[in-house]
Amino acid sequence: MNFAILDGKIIERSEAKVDIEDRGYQFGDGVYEVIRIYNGKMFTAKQHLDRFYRSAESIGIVIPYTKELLTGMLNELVAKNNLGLGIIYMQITRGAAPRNHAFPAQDVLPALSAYTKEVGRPAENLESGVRTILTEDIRWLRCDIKSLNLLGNILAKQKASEVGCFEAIQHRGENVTEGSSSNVFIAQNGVVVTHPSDNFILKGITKEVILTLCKENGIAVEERVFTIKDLYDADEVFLSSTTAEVMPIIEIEGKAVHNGAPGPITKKLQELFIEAIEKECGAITKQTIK
Ligand code: DCS
Repeated sequence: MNFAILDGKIIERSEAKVDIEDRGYQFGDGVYEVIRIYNGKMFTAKQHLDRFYRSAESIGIVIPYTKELLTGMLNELVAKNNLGLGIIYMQITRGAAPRNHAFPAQDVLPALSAYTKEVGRPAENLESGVRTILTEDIRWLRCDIKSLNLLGNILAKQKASEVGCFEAIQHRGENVTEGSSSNVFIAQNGVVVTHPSDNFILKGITKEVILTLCKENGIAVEERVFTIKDLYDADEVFLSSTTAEVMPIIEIEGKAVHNGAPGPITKKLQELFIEAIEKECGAITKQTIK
């Protein structure tokens, strides 16, 4: 049997249904999180929960559960679903109310839902690297909020997908922002560079782990805006996300990066990232899925 969380209760997944006037369904009026599960344990749970509450607060949604209670529910869900390696998807919307752009009355309860999914580690791509395209960033100016409104991201990813690429690297004019569902890093002359966590990008949890790992291990790192030219001139390029981890980029718009193979800084960060996972969630074996 598979379970989901709906409005504070763990119920059978097939019973988890929402109203057609839910504001998430009609307006994308809500926020979400994706949390990685390794060995049945949430990785960087606190950071994801903190971001979830921050995103909700920034659009005026008050999550009607404490972080402690919600964390407990998520752990229970993972255990009940017997999930070893995968993800939790969780979202909250402003709730169901007669359709009207303005917020509904205070007594409308925000709708929280969560479910789990088995997702393996992208072992082959992590080893060989992935191909990408470039696309203009057409999204709104609050990309720091993990909003359910993902049209810009979806259209970018679709473009990549149609040409057999893993990710679309977005740029505003000359400046590279982030991937459609990932943060982007370059390494040039031994220095790792990534876009600052402002309103133009999502402050990735994986990005933050990587920044810490760089600082702890003497790898020079800078958060600053870089250009398309910097991207093409870079020694190495990689992306990061909850599901993709530290993913080498070996091609951009058909042009090879680092001769089409993952570079040494990227590989070092992959190793350090695995150590960070193992510290929190235990040894990663042959990606056994319970
Ligand atoms: N930027 C965007 C636009 C994202 O959607 C994501 C993750 C990231 C950066 C990386 O953030 P994390 O390191 O915190 O994952 N997107 C999630 C998603 O929609 N699916 O998987 C991860």
